[in-house]
Amino acid sequence: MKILDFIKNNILVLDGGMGTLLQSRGLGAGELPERWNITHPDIVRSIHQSYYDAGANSVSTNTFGANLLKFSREELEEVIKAAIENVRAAKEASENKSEKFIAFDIGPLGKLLKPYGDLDFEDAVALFAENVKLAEKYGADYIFIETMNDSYETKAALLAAKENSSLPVFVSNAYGSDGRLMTGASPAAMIALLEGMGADAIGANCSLGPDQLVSVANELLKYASVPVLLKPNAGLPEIRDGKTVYDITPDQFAKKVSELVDLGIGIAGGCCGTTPEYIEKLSALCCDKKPRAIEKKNHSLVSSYTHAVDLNNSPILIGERINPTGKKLFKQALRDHDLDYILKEGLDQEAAGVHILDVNVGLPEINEAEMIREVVCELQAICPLPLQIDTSDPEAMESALRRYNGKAMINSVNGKPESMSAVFPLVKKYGGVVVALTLDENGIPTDADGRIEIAKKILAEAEKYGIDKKNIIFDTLTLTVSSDKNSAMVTIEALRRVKNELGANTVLGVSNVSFGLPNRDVLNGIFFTCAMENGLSAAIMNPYSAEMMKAYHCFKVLHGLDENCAEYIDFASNLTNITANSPQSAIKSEKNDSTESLKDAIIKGLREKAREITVKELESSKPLDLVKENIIPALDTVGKGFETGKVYLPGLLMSAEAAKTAFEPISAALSQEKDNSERMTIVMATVKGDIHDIGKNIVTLLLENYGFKVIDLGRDVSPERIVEEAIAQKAPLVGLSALMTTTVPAMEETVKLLRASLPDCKIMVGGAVLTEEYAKMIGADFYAPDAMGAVRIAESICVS
Ligand code: B1M
Repeated sequence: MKILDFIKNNILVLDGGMGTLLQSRGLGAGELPERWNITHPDIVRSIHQSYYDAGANSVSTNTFGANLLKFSREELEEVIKAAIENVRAAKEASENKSEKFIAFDIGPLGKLLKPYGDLDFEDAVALFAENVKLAEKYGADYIFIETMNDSYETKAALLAAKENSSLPVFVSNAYGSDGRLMTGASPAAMIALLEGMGADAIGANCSLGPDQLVSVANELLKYASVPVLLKPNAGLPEIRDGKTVYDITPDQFAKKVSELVDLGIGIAGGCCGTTPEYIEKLSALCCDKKPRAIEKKNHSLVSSYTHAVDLNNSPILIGERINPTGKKLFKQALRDHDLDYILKEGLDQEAAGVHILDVNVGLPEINEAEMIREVVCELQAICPLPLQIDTSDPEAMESALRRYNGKAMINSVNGKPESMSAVFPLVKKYGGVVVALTLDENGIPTDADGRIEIAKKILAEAEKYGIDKKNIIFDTLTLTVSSDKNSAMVTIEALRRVKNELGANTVLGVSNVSFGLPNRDVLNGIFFTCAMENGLSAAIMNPYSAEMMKAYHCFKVLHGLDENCAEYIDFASNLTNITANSPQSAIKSEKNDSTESLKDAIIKGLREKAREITVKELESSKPLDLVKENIIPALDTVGKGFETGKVYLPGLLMSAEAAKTAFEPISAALSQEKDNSERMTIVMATVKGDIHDIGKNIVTLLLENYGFKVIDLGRDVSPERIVEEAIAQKAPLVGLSALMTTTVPAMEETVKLLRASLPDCKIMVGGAVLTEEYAKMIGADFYAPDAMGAVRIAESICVS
């Protein structure tokens, strides 16, 4: 039986943990577990068989970390071939009579993708592709992508699976206790992305126990139209007698997971800490249950790397400003490749309250496919809003969709056969909600009937590609009312009928209605209200227009879509200038200044802008004042946002990058002032396990500026390496930095080792988590609260 047929009528019981079982059978620290497929096949097979014997219907190959970053091409093939053979042998040897499948396991590559890390998206796709091809070649039943904690890497893996094999693909992510992936995605965002790209089952594994995964499971079930899988840990980890153990028993585990099966989970197993005993209990409770019929959910989701936007709820605002049409400065920015100009336009619209950003960068004299890909990559690195890929060129559309970290809105397709045959395959492959213009080879019908007919034709054609109605949003086309007095009402009638008769969503670019008329915003605002009253799902609009925003917020309040009128109150109380002559300026003027300070540029992660402002500021400010007054407060703000769950890791990384670019001209300015009389050698390092080095670099720079020779060992440096260098340099002073509570023990360890090896060497410590008291407690000689404090300490040692 094929696995996809099996899961229609049966609960699929998966296996449990592998790593700890291998360790208990002798796998040493630092050994690659995947190599055991070749070196210890009997042990690997016996573990697999114990899971089949316990009642698992599916066992995963021991290939979690097998990839070309760790193995040569030849070795990889050997490992994968052996891994699949090991599961097959276990399957044949098991006397359990239930249906059995072989899952080919794919785990994360262990590297962050650009721009947060150094691995290119296409390189990640190529790495995963290698595994997928071998999985199919050696006979796995399906691909199981698991424990992914980054949406972009998950997309790379799924794309590789889809492009390189015909096997079914299940995808499972590791959610944290905040219910999100490490890089920020919510379960709804992952459903949007993965279902859009055709994953056959979607779920969660690892990181938490079944109790903590209940809300993730519920959210997955709420949005998914494919089977949902769950593979929790055996509860939460605890350290007992120096060993990691998990806090729930096999019975408790099985009971909880089987309750979740009753709620709709169709595929269940265990992850870290679970053993064949857990799976046996789980199988006993679940194997006779029948899965719930998969209900097709009607959520029209678009998503970014953090969240999903549902077009079925209240009206959605799509910012129209990233578009060169009629904008001289924007066109020039495109010709000059001035990406910061475009990014700022995105961030300003986000601040103005839009939910989605339209991205149109088409100019005849530029390479649109390259430019749109670049803009999409840069925008998604700093802005969490979903994007609408707006281009009529299918090559540009694909180039943007491929790199987009989420499920995009796609603008647009129309009723012409050549448009549908070019765009629908892209929607099917990459996922997306596509804007469908109700026009075709005969032009735009002048009446609503004609537009409805085209809409029906588009729906019928989309169905042939397997594209659901929920992933089509109809634009019934706003024409200029001053050139045809009936046009606005035809558009509205068509819109109402699309909504009511076809049950599909609708979108309009509202501003067209007022071309050629004075005070266009007034008319646009009323037209927008009229459209919303008739079922408009989303508007492509100018968020700096007070009239449009007034219409939107009033509509929401009056329709009971604004809980406690909170959004309205926030909007209206800030709109001090509603009656001024230029309503647009009331909103826009506030936003214009928003990235003019270095602090803001760093908070927003604008790297080039940060450098540019720094260079300018250095003409009138002291380098260290810029650090104190801008860089540190900016990083503090982002750090607080991160702590409170408002900023995710990518945002933190982009701000750190912006701080680094700001630091380059500061560093150059400081070295010009440098006092070259070298006074003393200091060995400096961020301690083991800690990769924060911005603060340490500032301290180093200032010490050098004051004439000290600093040997900077970098970050994540082991105690042994620090001691080795301190001995080699006969250093009278060692400086240690640590930014996390979890790395203070490494600092203490380093202090102890230094004391033992170099009793005369003084030790200075610093970093945000430390205090004077802490420094004493761990045995350091000095605590420096900041860079200047470090200089004073170094000077005091120099003198003595
Ligand atoms: Co992370 N990070 N981070 N981070 N990060 C913090 C430290 C955190 C407080 C944020 C938060 O949650 N609020 C938190 C630690 C929580 C805790 O333990 N209490 C945290 C976390 C949790 C993490 C990760 C675990 C996140 C994750 O992956 N889930 C991860 C850790 C990875 C690891 O280290 N193993 C992580 C990663 C990162 C980035 C890579 C994204 C980036 C670092 C980039 C880099 O350094 N190259 C980053 C950043 C930027 C921060 C914040 C926002 C800013 C740190 C900073 O550079 N501050 C930070 C929040 C915060 O501190 N507000 C945060 C500016 C810098 C100039 O100040 O380093 O304090 P500081 O240095 C000062 C003084 O302390 C002193 O002088 C400097 C200048 O005045 N000083 C010394 C420092 N060292 C000294 C040594 C001396 C003397 C003085 O003598 C030797």
